Amino acid sequence: MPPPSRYGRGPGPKVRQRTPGHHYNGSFLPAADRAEILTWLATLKPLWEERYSKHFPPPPGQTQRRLLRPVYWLGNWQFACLDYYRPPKGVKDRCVRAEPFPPVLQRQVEKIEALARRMFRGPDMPPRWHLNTCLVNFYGSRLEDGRWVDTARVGEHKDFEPGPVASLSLGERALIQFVTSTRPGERDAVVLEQWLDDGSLELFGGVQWKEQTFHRVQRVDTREGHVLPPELPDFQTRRVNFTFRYVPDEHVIPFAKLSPEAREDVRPYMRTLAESSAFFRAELAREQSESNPSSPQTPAR
Ligand SMILES: O=C(O)CCC(=O)C(=O)O
Repeated sequence: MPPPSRYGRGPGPKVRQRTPGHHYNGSFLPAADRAEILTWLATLKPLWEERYSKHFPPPPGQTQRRLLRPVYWLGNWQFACLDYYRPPKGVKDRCVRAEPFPPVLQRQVEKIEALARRMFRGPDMPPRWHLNTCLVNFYGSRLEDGRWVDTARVGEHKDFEPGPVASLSLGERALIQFVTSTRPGERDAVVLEQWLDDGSLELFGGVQWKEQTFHRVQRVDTREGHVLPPELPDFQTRRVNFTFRYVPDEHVIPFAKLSPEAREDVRPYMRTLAESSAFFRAELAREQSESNPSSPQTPAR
């Protein structure tokens, strides 16, 4: 029998709970830092990515689809069409150098890393582990053919980046579940579930939570009426989640060093990002000058 599932409490007093390899702190984020993150979020232009591309087409039986939610990545961008970071085989041409963490997130990362180093040792803590990657997920509802459709969920998956993963939540609370692996015809056994509150930190690692179980976001509440920035066309965000991960630095490469096929597929995304980011403009310029060194980027004097 699986161990009994764990339930977070409903809205009310914030709670802390510990399960080996899984830590939850319902009131991790100081109010001033929360406000600073919201101000920074208002400046972001998240991307709607498609799952597949010209050089990485859908496998047999699958069709092209847009992700359920807009996303933003910091540290490195793992484009869905490049199939994310999947060691040991899927490490090349997966992680494209991206903007650094803003200071307010870097401060949270330093606290989380200190906690993780106390919680995880030996095989659960890779030698050069540090949180250098962040996926920002925007959860909410999408306007489709004049109707609002709730897309605030994530199906079962594992985070393949080595070592502990940390998740910081803002806005409406979400129910995360860790489930045992699925076999056709069998119901997933929920091993642990936790409501993730506004301002909370969840940190998990080790074999049980990274390898033996999948996790999913089952649903996101609507009860507090949060509407989070940035304003997006045809999408209303009620929860933002930051998952901080570790990708070995040698697997993070500039856009200019991706294979020509991968560059062709993600160039439109890079161009969209460059419209509002000096970082991505510089990465595109670097690729242009490296692939065509005889054409200078600036007029000759
Ligand atoms: O939104 C969350 O709480 C979890 C997100 C997640 O599972 C992921 O980014 O891999």
